Amino acid sequence: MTADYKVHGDIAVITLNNPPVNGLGYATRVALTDGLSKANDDVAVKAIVITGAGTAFSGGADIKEFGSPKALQEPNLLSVILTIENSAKPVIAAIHSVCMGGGLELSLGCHYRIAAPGCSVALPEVKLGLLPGAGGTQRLPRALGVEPALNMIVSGEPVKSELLAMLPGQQLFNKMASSAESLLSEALAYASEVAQIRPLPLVRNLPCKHPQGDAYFQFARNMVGGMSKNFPAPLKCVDAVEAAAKKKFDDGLLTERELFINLMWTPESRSLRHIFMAQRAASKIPDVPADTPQRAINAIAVIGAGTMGGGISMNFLNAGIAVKMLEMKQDALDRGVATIRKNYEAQVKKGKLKQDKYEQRISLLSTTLSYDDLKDADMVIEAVFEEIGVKEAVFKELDRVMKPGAILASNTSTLDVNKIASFTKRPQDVVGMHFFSPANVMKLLEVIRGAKTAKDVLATVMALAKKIKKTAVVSGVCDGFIGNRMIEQYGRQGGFLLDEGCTPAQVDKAVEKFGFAMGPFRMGDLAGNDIGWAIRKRRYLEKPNMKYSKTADLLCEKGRFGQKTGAGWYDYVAGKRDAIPNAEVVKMIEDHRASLGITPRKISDEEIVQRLVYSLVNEAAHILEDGIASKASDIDMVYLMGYGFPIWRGGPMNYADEVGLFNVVQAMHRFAQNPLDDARFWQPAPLLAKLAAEGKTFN
Ligand code: T1G
Repeated sequence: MTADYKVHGDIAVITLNNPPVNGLGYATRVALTDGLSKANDDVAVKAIVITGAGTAFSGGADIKEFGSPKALQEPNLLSVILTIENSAKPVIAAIHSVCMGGGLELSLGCHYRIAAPGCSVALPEVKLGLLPGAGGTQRLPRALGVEPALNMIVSGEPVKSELLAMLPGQQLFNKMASSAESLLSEALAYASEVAQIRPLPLVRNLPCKHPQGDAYFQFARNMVGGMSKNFPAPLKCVDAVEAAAKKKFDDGLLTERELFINLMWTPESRSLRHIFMAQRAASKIPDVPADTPQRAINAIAVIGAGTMGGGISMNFLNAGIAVKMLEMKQDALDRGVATIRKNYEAQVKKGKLKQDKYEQRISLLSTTLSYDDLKDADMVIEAVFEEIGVKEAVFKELDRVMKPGAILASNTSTLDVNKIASFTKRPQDVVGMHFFSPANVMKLLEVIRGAKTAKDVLATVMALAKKIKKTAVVSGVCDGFIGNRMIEQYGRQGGFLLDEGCTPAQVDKAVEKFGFAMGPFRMGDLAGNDIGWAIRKRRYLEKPNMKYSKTADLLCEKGRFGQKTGAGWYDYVAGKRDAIPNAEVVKMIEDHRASLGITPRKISDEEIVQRLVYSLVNEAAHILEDGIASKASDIDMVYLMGYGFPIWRGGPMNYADEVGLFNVVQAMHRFAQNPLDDARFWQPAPLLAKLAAEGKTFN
């Protein structure tokens, strides 16, 4: 189904019907055009109403069509809108719920617009690295005024229909319906009202001027340019709207078209569109049907009131879910609750949280020292010390007290979830939920699927993740799951680079120029170098022949754990985060290098970035081969949401696709020649080698 046609009296109603959000795909555009000509040919029809079935008027162009010839196939959106404007009979858009992108542009081509209150109206193309490409940058300024229109186009953020209707002088909505339920009947009545009015009003004929013209657009450029340095689209939005204010309509439309097509082919837009689809694909688990029944989760228990336990609890309190926090000692509980209160109070002080909301959330928090109080919880998440013996004791207790059907989740970041499940008599109810610190801030949640984890447990946890606004990615069980398994290789390369001639600052600056939020050494100082130290001790006992640089161990032996000890790879001044290079550390690295008989060499930023990023890509290819991750785009989401990979590069796998897998493999062959590196690691993973040989991509 793409669009339904029905005549009510003497009004034709065309209903867009392309679930889930009436994306204006090719078939929908054809059906809409057919409906318009049918209505114009029918002498009994006096006016035409366009509306949307289901929960949207229209979410815009069909993003799933992007990059395919269908997206621009005639009748493309511009032609459909022109057909509407040239209709001999008035066309009225009846808008509700969601009216975005091409959907809003379609309505702007109509002669009249009636909107239900509560409708989210947006031109979000900029979030896809684009700009409205079907007249939105030319018509919205005419309907709303230059400044409100430019704000909407540059931000891409939705605005409620009733707020737009209140803008002085706006001509976006000719009429507001009293509700979404009465929208159609009110639209039919309105259509009868305007059926005979001529000439038919066209948004394109409205004036579009800005009193301060050049000065305003210069100001807009300065503002927008400052916040969008890695994204070309926002500044192009300013160019397009300036064209609306300075050129004739059709010339402005040509400018918009040229800007749109150019943006469509930028790597940044490809990355942002990839992320849009990857984010939604992550919630789909290949062998767990979308309609898998979920377990009801109304009350959650959290074991451990430390940094992680407190942060985890806040996620659920924020979503209105009751949390009972358990600790072994009252003072630990009191500290945990105090920290949560402090976090909320800081948000209230900054005006980010209303006092009544804070009180409502904190009222959902209760505490206990006894496991027996957890028996009614629907789910429990343990965030206790990362040691398998402690986990065993906790899960044995949980197995004893939790009601049948309760989900038992572990926040472990490296331990074996299958082993943890084996401590209980209900391994099917055990799952890993790896939050990233700070747990109430970081968007990423790795959901660790044990060998016996039940499908409805996974479906329940994925739905819950969406409710607490996390991007959940399913990982199988292996050392480090997805993100930490990859970062091990990234960290090894960082160490080799120091041994071969780099300073920590040089490596960090190179990857931060590439776009990472933080280089590996600043990140180590933030997370705590002792964490990596403990993992290396355990890991390299299991893999004695794994080659790695000893510099990080030497640093930890000096107690330089990072910001928490005021010194790590860098020095820190109390209360500040600036990383100050330390001559002693550089000397320690040089001495260590000399002890290995290594003559330092100058290493380019390009080699630094390639070795760090391609080490992620190669390990990720193994992760895909091992079935730990089900799709490359999931790995992109892990690195974008949890490890500060630059958004405009779309994630390590998307970036490797952009570079070309053949080129990635060529570089890896070069790295394998370096005797100080790990030639074995640089053998391309078979999947990567295969895709490269076949000229294919990960995504
Ligand atoms: N095209 C195709 N599918 C879309 C879509 C779209 N525009 N928008 C959403 N979907 C799918 C999405 O993939 C998911 O699919 C399902 O709908 C629910 O989405 C020329 C070129 C509309 C506010 O950028 O902001 O018009 O996973 O989980 O939270 O100028 O989706 O179920 O298979 O997000 O209720 C501009 C993007 C396009 C709007 C609904 N439009 N979408 O949010 O559900 S470019 C957008 C959204 C354009 C013209 C240009 C949101 C939503 P699945 P969801 P939601």
